[in-house]
Amino acid sequence: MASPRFLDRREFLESSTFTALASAISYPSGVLAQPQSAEVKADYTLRIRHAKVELAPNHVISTTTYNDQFPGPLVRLKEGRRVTVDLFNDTDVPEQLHWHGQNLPVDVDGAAEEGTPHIPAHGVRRISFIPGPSGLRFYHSHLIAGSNLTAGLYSGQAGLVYIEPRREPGQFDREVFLVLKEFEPKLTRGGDMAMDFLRPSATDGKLEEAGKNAMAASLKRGMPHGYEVGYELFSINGRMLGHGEPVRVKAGERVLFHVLNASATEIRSLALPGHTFTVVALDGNPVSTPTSVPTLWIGTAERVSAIVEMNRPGVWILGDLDDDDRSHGMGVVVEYAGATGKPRWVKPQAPTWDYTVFGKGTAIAPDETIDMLFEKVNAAEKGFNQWTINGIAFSMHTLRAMFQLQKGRRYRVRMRNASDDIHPVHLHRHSFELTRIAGKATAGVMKDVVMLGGYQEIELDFVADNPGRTLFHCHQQLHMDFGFMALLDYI
Ligand SMILES: [Cu+2]
Repeated sequence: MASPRFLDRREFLESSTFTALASAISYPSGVLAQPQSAEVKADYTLRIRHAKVELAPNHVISTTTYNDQFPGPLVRLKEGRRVTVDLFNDTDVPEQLHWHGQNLPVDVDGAAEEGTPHIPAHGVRRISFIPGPSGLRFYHSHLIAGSNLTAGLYSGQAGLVYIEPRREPGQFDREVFLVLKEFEPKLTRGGDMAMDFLRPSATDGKLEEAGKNAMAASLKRGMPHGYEVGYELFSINGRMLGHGEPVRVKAGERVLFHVLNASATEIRSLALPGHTFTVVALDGNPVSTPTSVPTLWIGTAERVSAIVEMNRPGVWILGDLDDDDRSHGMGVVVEYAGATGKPRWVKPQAPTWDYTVFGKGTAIAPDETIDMLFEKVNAAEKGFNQWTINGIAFSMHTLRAMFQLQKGRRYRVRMRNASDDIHPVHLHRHSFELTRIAGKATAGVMKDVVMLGGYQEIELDFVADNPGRTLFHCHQQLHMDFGFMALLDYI
């Protein structure tokens, strides 16, 4: 199995000429330069361009990519060491490239809602920033797709960033990077997915009543169910199960898997029969209590880093629990040295996911609590569900910040979900600590995306330590595109 390819930047980074020039010329972050004539070449070049991607010999798709490949190149950075990136856009539409999970300034973060300038159509932007925090991050398009299922995260615009930490969590023999991604999306009127894997599973009766009443009233008025999105093809590292190189391992090895769910809309699961995953980091941040689990559940844009001890020789399928999705490509073969035969799949028992098992201790009391209520207005926008935060659907026309913060304060966000959907909610430019999941107090798990279960409640804490407009949104593309966003702001 090929991991995402490295960009060759050795010639720049290891050259003393580059180091001298880089220290002599400082680019204020986000300032547009003319890379063609610049004396200093950027450390990285990412080119947004349409390309063909071979998921399998009989499944070659056309999509928008970074550098003509999916996933985009693995960008390896060093925490605290300034990097310059040229972002070329060879398409006809202005783009945004978001550096997901990093604490960056607004002008390079990559969200128009915050005020990041677009990468112009057939244009270029040179940006410069100091990477951080360390760990597994990623970059992706941050456009609103709406009903255009070729734009935003429906496209192939996603790639991994690995910011080298000063100390790796856990002992391992080698790393394997996996990017999970569906292609060929289509609109459906599909029903609810079974989503009973989250623990604790306690729901809030009032939220459930409100959500069910709203839905029943809408259906009674003759509204259809709002659109959902389904997919034809599924892949890991841009290859359907059975069509890429297998992950080749040796008995006794400890392999650190870095997994990204780069889906626009779906929650993914992953199991490797006969093996367990010791989760050492979530969203790139080391967890307080590394814990072994039989199954990984990964919401849209979440990352899991887990060590697998290779102690069951054979040829196995590392795959999604959903039989249909796995048989349409969501998996990769894991092959022990010397083992032969057909790859085997065995469904794991009672697979659940509980963020709190990775936590430890008690959270610090916040300075202030922000309440957020999430509601669905069924099929309200040309057949698409509309989403509101505290009754307001986000609008690019006003761009008013819903929450004014004060620098230095510790905020607790109390999120309540009055819908039956799971929402992988994301905060830009900050990491947050999980402090309560469905009634259970926790601490010590730092993330930038968290799955909020249907009719459930989650509390997360963050420190306002990176001033400027900050986007909070559901990472499910259908939800963020139809209202599920809000701006926080402070100076
Ligand atoms: Cu959502």
